[in-house]
Amino acid sequence: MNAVPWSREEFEARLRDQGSAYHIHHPFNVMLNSGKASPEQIKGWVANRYYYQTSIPIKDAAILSNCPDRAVRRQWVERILNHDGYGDGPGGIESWVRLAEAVGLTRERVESMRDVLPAVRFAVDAYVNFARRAAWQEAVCSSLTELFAPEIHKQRLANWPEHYPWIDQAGLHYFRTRVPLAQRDVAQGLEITLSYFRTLEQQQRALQILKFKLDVLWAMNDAMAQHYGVSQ
Ligand code: AHQ
Repeated sequence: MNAVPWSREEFEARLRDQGSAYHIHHPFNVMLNSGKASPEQIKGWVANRYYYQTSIPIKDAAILSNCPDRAVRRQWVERILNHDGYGDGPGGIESWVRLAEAVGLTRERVESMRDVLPAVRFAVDAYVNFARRAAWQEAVCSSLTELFAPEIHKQRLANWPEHYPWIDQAGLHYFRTRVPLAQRDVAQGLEITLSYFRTLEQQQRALQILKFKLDVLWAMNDAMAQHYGVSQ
């Protein structure tokens, strides 16, 4: 007997249920957003996350290169422009360098990538390499950790100014820009995912893909926690 697939609503609910494994709940992130991080831990997080940020447009270009659907590509390409910038717009990666300068790193230091921990690099590279070889719809599905991203950006915007008055608030610009962009990204990614993964087996595969990406983010935090410590 063929197993009955979940309805779209049930499928979406199961994707969203995986938010309990999102890195907003990782002790290192809880420390960051509850004001317990030292300047060294914050600098370490910003320097390591820079490798993730610069890898996102590479990942998105890999998806584009695998995607024959022009209507999807013309929307997906905006993600690359959002990070790399276009025209006079600095873009997200440049905004991240400004965050780095606001927390006391230099542009040279963060762009040198010399603070990037091996396990952070391996986790990020696993994500990019997955996007290169997976079906483009599967790579789209893996971006759906952003279902949970608006909350984590809002938490930083709400808490960092109070907890870390030494950080120039202009440096938080990146988090402000990401809230609407994450919501736009998720609208597109969720529609593709809910439409492409049809059978129960495919839907369960989608949950596995999302869990893989949640593990990428979690493993990055594990590496930073191990190296920089987690202050209570
Ligand atoms: O700044 C982030 C970003 O641009 C993206 C793109 C998206 C993807 O394609 O996988 N995921 C993502 C995320 C960003 N910021 C992370 C954070 O905690 O600041 C969250 C991360 C995500 O939820 O996947």
